[in-house]
Amino acid sequence: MKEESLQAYLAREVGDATLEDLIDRIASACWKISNLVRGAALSGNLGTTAEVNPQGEAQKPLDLLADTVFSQSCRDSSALAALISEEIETVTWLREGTAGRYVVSYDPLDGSSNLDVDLSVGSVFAISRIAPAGVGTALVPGRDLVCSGYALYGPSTIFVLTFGNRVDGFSLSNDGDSFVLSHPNMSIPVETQEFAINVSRLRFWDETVRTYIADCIEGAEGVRGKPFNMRWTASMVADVHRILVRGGIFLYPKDSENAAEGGKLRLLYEANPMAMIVEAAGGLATDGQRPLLDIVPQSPHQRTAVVLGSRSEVERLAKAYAS
Ligand code: P6P
Repeated sequence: MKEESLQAYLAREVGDATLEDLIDRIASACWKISNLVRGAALSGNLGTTAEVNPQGEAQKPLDLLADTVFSQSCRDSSALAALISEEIETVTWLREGTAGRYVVSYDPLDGSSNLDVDLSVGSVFAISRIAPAGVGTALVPGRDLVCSGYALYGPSTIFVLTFGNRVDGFSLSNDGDSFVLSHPNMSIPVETQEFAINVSRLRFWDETVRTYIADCIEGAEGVRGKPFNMRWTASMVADVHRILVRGGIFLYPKDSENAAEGGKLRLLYEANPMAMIVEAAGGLATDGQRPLLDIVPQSPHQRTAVVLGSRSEVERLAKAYAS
């Protein structure tokens, strides 16, 4: 059976031509970024620039190129009020009248430290809407998001999308000119035996995280009574996609080194879009204790702890914190 194109899916699912156009523009930006990623070595786009982003992180040439592609692809949408980018310090307001228009928060190239070693990277986005009364800000809790998604630039390029009640994945066709439905109705297994965390940070973790991970590592001989595997790709998009496909728990906790900043991962364009996707796929997403989607953002680059994935493991950690 001929699988459905992203355009046909949007026409059937969205029912709002301006939102459909905006998502299509985002998918087009991801398609262009996929080509830039695949050609980076030959176009001299590896290595690091002398610039740093608002987080103080060294910017890769493709971080900046991907941001330009993303913003240029989206900004001509008449439905767009503002852009919030990991690479730009402030909110970019595109037009005065904002009532009823959309805000796109995005990380144009997440995990870009993987580029030079040819490992997976991704783009992440979340779409929210300014209230029709024009009241409201670009900063809304994840619970109010209209749509979120990511593109994973791995062995294949996959575009994953949710409107909150299901998650569908689209693969870039071999001739590279369209995204085709390949992962309908993605669902996270409730149980898992696989965790994802940067274990080199063990010395910074609180006792709850340290005990949880130690119990997983003790495996069948320990309190968990079963073996656990570990994966850490240094690309949140790749780790979340693996969890969507086969389950798992991803942890980037607040720890003694990043506590002053509130954690490492950014709420608006990493944690929230992924939390919306994970919850829509039957998983849970917290800051260790409370749902990420309930956090009321105070600033565009606000950071948070992130624990997400298979429901039973995320609940187990939250209970450990509560006790
Ligand atoms: P670490 C990439 O920089 C990122 O924001 C996420 O994609 C990833 O999960 C995390 O940071 C990796 O952090 O400490 O392992 O480099």
